[in-house]
Amino acid sequence: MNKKILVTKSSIPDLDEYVEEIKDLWETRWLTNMGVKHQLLEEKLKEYLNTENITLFVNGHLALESIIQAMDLKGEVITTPFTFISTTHAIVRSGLTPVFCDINYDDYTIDVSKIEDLITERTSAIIPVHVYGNICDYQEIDKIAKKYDLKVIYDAAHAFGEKIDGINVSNLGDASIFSFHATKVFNTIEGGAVTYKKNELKEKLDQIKNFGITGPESIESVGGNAKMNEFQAAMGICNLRHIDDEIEKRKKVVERYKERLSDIKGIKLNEEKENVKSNYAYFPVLFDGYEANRDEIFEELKKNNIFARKYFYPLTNDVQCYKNQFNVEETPTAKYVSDRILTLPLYADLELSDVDRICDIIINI
Ligand code: T4K
Repeated sequence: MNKKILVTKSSIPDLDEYVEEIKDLWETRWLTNMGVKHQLLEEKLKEYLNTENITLFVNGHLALESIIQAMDLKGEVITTPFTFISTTHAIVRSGLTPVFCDINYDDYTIDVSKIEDLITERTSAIIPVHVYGNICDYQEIDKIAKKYDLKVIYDAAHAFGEKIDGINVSNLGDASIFSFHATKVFNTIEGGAVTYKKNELKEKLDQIKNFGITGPESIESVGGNAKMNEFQAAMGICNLRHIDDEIEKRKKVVERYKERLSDIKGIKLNEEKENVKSNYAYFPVLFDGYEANRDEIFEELKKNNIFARKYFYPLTNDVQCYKNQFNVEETPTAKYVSDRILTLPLYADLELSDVDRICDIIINI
C-alpha cells in the first residue's frame, strides 16, 4: 500500500527547540493565566502581523465568540455559509441570527453585491471569511459598513500573515480573528487571536477570556475561560521563528500542483492575485465539468491512501443542527461550489513526488 497522505500535517519545531523553550516552566511552575510566554508571543505577533492590538485565545472559535461579546452585537449578522462550522456556531451561540449571503464563484468569498439586500434594521454586523486565505473585497465591505453603521469582524482563520495592497489582513475591518489550530499555517497546538482597531477592546477581551476578573477581589463582568496556556504560547514562539520558511515550502508545493493541474478542462484552481501576499494555506480544486466529479476523485484518492477533504461541504446553512432553519437555495453559488470542491493535501513537508502522485491519479482517472 502507498504511504498515507492526509490533507495536512502540523508544522512543529525540532523537539530540542521546544524543550529549550519550555524548560523555565519547570522552574517557575507558572503554566497559564497570561504568563511570560503568553506576553512574549503577544508582542512577537504584534510585530509579525503589524498590528497595534492583539489578544490571544485558547482557540480561534472562542476568539470569535469573545469579540462578538466585546462588541455587544445584537440581532442579525450577515455572513457566509461557505466556511468551517465555527463561524456560524459562534454567531448562533452568541444569541444572534446568521443571515447568509451568497459567495463569488471566482474566489469563494462573500459576494459583496448581495450584502445590501440582506440588511434590515436588526443587522448589527458583517462577519465575512477570508476562506482558504482568499481575501474578501474589503474596500466594498468597508463602504457598506460605513453607510449602514455596521461592525465588521473578519474570520481570518485561514489568512495568517497575509497582506493585500500592502496592508496586513489583521488591520482590515473593526476586528479579525485568527486560528492557530494544529492544522493551520501557524499553530500553537490549539490557539487563536483577535486583532482590532479600538484600544479599549483590550480590557474587555482580557476580562471575557478570564472570568471577568480584574483583580484578586474584583470581578467586573461576566466572562468565561478562554486563555492560551504557556505550553501553547511556547509552541507559538518556536513556530513563529520558522514561519517564513514554512510558507516558502508551501509555496513550492502549490507551484507544483499548479504546474501539473493548470489548463485542464473542468479543473478550476485557486487564483493567486498580484496584490496579495499569500500564505498558501489550502489548495482547493473545483471540479466543474471535469471527466470525474468531486466525489469520484475523492474516492479514487482514498483508494490510494490519500485523504483529501471536502472543505467546505456541507454548507453551514445545510448541516443537521440547522435543518429547516435556513434555505440553502438562497445561496446557490455557495451550494454549487460546495458540491464540487475538494482541498488537496498541502503542508510544508509534502514531497513533490507525492504531489505528482496525487496529480497523476486525478489526471488519469
Ligand atoms: N473559522 C474558520 C474559517 C476555520 O476554518 C476554523 C477552524 C475556525 C474558525 C475555528 O478555529 P479553531 O477554534 O479550530 O482554532 C479542522 C480544524 O480542527 C479546524 O481548526 C479548522 N478550522 C478546520 C478547517 O479543520 P477537522 O475536523 O477537519 O480536523 P481533523 O482532525 O480532521 O484534521 C484534519 C487533518 O489535519 C488530519 O487529517 C491530519 C491533520 N492534523 C490534525 C490534527 C488534529 C495534524 O496534522 N495534526 C493534528 O494535531 O477540523
